[in-house]
This record gives sequence, structure tokens and C-alpha cells, in this order.
Amino acid sequence: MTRRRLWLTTAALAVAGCAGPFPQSTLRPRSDFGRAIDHLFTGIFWWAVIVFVLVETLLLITLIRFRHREGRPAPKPARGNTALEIGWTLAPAVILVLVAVPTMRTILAVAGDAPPDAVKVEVIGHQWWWEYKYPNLGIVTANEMHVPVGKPVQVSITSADVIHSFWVPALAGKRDATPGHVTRVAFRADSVGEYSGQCAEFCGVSHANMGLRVLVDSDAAFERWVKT
Ligand SMILES: [Cu+2]
Repeated sequence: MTRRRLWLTTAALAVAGCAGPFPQSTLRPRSDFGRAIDHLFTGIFWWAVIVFVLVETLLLITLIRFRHREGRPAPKPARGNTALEIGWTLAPAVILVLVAVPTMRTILAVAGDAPPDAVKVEVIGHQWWWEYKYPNLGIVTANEMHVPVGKPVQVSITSADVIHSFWVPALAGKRDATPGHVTRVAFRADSVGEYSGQCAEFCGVSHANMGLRVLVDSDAAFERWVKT
């Protein structure tokens, strides 16, 4: 009885973790950058599912079919099957190519800079908050970043003290904020809303509290925010 209760409690706790909401999920992308990463992830995920199901099915069939039974002689070990060996060497190689090509394509796609008319934001990581500067708009703000929907945004990231990492799962990141060095990330948000993010590089005692918010505004709302 006690053991059953323990199992039930453990299962309840595990299931409770699935309740949501999950504001920081990369599985609900809301930008071109986020969609590129999500697309790559989905492709690799399904390759992994195919390999897992195939390998486990073959394993289970073998375990059941050749299991020990009283009076049955031990099965004959098989040695040297050229066709099989070529097959199981080639198949993983082909799968790796099918994973590597989209991976390289995505790396190049998300490494690109935004067009010159993009909204420029300089992100500076501090222990333990985020500073945002809009050099073309004369705005300096903290923790809450505003960007217009559907417009390219060019983010330049650096740090004032230790290494941080700028990460807004639905939109863009993770990109390290390194003191004395500028990293860049470009994205175009595709839906209005509020997206939370988090410093993704351990940076000291308050690292866990180093959250941030990105507000994707309609054009009119962004203009209003710029004016106030
Ligand atoms: Cu941090």
C-alpha cells in the first residue's frame, strides 16, 4: 500500500510538470529565426523516432524469437553477411547527411545580418539585468525590449561584467553576451505579444532572476512607445 502511494505521488508530480503554461518554449516559435530552429528540430526529431522504433522493434523480435527454451539448442551465430554490413553502414551515413545538410543551412540562415533598415537594438548584460539601447531612436531602457511586428530587428549583444547569454525562446537566441565583444542576432517577429526570456549563462548568485521580456508591438503601438 505504502509503495503504491509512493508510485502514485511520484506519477502525480511528474504529470503536474506537464500542466503548463510554458512561456519559454522553443516549440512555439514566433519569428523567422524561431521557425528555422523549430523546423530543424522537428526534422531531426522524426529521424530519431524512426531509428528508435526500428532498432527497438528488431531488438524485441530477436529477444522473443531466440529466447532460451528448455531442450532447444543454442542458435547458430551468424558471421559475415556482406549485403547486411554494407546496408547498416550506408543507412546511418545517409541519415547523417540528411541531418547535416539542413543543419548547415539553418546555421547559415540564422547567422545572417538583418537588412540595413532594421530596427537596431544594443543589448548589454549586467549582473543581473538587461540594458537596451536604441541608437537610432535615442532610447535607453531596461529589462523590457520593444520591437515592431513584421520588421527586421538587428540585435548587437555585449556585456558590462561577466558572460551572460541572451535568450528569448520564441524569438531568438541563445547568443552569449561577452564583455569586450559584440555578438549579433537578427530576427523578424511575426505575431504581436509578450515573450519572456532568460539569461542562459550562469553569471552569479542572481542568475536565475535575470529574466527579460520582449514586447512585440503593432506599428502604431511601437510608434507610441517610441514617443513616450
Ligand atoms: Cu545569467
